[in-house]
Amino acid sequence: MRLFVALDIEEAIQQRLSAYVCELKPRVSGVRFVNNANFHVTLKFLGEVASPEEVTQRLRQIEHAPVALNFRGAGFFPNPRAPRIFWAGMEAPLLADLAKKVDTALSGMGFAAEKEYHPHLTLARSGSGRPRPYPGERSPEGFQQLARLVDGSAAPEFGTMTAHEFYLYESRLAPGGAIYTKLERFALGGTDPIR
Ligand code: 3AM
Repeated sequence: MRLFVALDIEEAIQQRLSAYVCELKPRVSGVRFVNNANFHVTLKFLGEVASPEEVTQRLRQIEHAPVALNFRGAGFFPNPRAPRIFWAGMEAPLLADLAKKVDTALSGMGFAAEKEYHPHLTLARSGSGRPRPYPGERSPEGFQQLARLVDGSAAPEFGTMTAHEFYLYESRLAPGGAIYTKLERFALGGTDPIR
């Protein structure tokens, strides 16, 4: 099965993200926006895993404090001139640390180690949706329009939350967009988030 590790988003933030997307949607065409129910913050993409048991067992060993996140701003990967992924940004100083622990816990299992962690929440994708384009894959006109709209407006604020858990997700690719299912929950310990 195709797996990834991610944080879930609180309802209030999900609604603000969704309202922001709803304002943009009618103003651009040909952009594949992510379904609200699929909003998440990926810590690590694993890809095909034959048996998730070892992954689960290793992720259970992680000890980490709850993570405070301030969702604000929006931008594009790889950059606004050739946009392929449209994302909401966040200030979350502890998130890279948690992503590193996930990476370390799973090292030696054959997953590619993350070179650099770029925290983001994907709002829309173009083309294959892969982080890197296929050779010659161009960013569509709708995405260029979107980049102009976003670059010309103030940075949106989506609110703050504290993540007290993270999840192992399964991603099933389907014609209408990927279907994500939570397989396992992992608690982030301690009582107070470190900011
Ligand atoms: O959190 P987002 O939505 O940015 O882009 C995919 C998604 O990230 C990413 O894993 C998350 C869950 O599908 N993803 C998909 N294929 C990938 C790949 N080959 C990938 N990340 C890295 N390499």
